[in-house]
Amino acid sequence: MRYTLRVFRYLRAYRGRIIQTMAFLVITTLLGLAPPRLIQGMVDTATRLGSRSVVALFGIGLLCIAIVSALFAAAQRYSMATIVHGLIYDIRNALYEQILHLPFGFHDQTPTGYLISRMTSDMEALSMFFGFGLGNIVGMVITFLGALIMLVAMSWQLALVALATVPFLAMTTLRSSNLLGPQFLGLRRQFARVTAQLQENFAGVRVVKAFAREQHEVIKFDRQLDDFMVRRLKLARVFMIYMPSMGFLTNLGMVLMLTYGGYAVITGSMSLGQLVASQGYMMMLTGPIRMIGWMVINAQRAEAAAEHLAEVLEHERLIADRLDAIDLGEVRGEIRFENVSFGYEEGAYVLHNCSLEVKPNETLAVMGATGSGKTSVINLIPRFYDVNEGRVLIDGHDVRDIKLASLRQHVGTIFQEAVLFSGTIAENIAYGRPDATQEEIERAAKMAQAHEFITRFPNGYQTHVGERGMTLSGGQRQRMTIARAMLLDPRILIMDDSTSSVDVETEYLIQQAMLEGMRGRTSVVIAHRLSTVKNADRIIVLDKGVIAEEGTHEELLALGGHYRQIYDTQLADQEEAG
Ligand code: DUT
Ligand code: MG
Repeated sequence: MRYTLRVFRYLRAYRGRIIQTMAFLVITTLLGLAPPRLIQGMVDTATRLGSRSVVALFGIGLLCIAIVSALFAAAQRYSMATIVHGLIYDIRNALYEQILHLPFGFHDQTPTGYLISRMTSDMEALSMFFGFGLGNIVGMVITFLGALIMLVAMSWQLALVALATVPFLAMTTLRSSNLLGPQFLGLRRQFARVTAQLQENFAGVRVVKAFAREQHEVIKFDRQLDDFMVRRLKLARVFMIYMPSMGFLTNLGMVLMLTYGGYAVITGSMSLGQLVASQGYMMMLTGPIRMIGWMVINAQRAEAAAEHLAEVLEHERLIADRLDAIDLGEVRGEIRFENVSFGYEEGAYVLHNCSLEVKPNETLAVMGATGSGKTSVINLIPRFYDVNEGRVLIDGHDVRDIKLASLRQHVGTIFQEAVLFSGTIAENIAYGRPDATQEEIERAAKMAQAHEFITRFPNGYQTHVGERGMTLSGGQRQRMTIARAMLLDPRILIMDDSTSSVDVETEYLIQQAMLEGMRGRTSVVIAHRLSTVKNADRIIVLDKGVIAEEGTHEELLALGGHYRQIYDTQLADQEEAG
């Protein structure tokens, strides 16, 4: 229960409520012990005294208890629900916050489906455990002990007979929970796999359709689902044996006790009322025992869920503010790499000993073959990843000494892949500055050459774009992301220009948008377009993670190395076109 115990710290906030709930629970449970005793009195009065008024009194007593205990039970339930839902609410929030704060590196390696499972089914398991299991334990212990005391008080021999089947019952329930527990876990894991596959396929549904792989995916899914079903049925078989055995043992115990009690009544050592009452207590005795198995399974599920949660919640936020991190304030916009080496994985560097300097308002173009480390270089500037060796400095400050929020406010990023959220166009552009006015949004859109196409939509800036902006074209989406960065008006702009081919006019518009965007700020641009490259003050060419060449367009052309080759093969055609 190591991990589940850690969840208890979230319960601290509910101390008062818990005490209240427990009080209600104890009262309800104790009240539940009274009725058999009253029924006993009623039966004995009826059979021995024959007094109608006393029987009626007992009836009224029973009714009062029923009413009061119903009220307390209702209060207890509601009170319990507020704790459990509050607890789950708190954990879910903490989890979400943590997930969003975890660094790029974590998200690179964690499938989305996994995180969704953490947010949903693990929460469900915890809610079950804390909602039913934990509260019930207290009630069950009280009920069991109370019923036992009542039985012993009536007749210890009778209590012994009543207890005769309890060990077998306990054994059966524990045994079945040992069998069921792992099966439940397997079932949940399989369900997580099913969810993960769904998530991946829905996200990639366009690829599935484009390659006509629907049937293949259906079969793949069917296999997973089939596995799920097989596990389900296996569980059902265990239940098939286990539930009736429990029922049988319970009934057996009852028969033994009633038979013994029947004889006792005949010999006069016990009253009829006592026999009736003992039957009531007997049921209270077996109820909790039968629940143990279920509780164990619940606890196992909760433990597995809590372990998963701990994996995420206790994952170190490797990239986080230092205690003495600074706010940047006014930024000149100077970037320096000092002997930077970096790798995504331990011991496998993708950048080797890179040094470079970009002066305020300069534009640096980054070039190089695919996989040469271009994206990696620019990812280090807003500290999406930390360097392994060397330093990245902005205005002379190591980026690790700057508050992340401040850093990312001054470094605008345009990603290789244009990601939009479901919402309006205006909301998407204003993503980094939700307080922006319509005018500011439009100004940013104009800079990004997006204003025109946006106003051509019937709803203009209020046009809804679907999840990931699927209702826009690639070129439109790209200009949206440029507008988003423009609105931030960052001192430093980093841009991972995608190679996605667009028509000549859009191409021209994007070029304009980029040139516009780079004006008056420090820019580092991964360039594929001749216009961007020529416009840059300086160009670096990466080769397998090493800065192989550095200089202006003319200088590098004259050098006749990597750049010359890229120019000849990719850029020269654009001379006439562009
Ligand atoms: N790499 C990883 N993990 C990642 C991203 C990249 O190991 O999360 C590796 C792949 C590659 C190297 O780092 O060998 C450099 O990748 P980068 O994305 O920096 O290359 P690029 O120059 O931006 O390539 P492209 O032009 O295809 O975008
Ligand atoms: Mg890249």
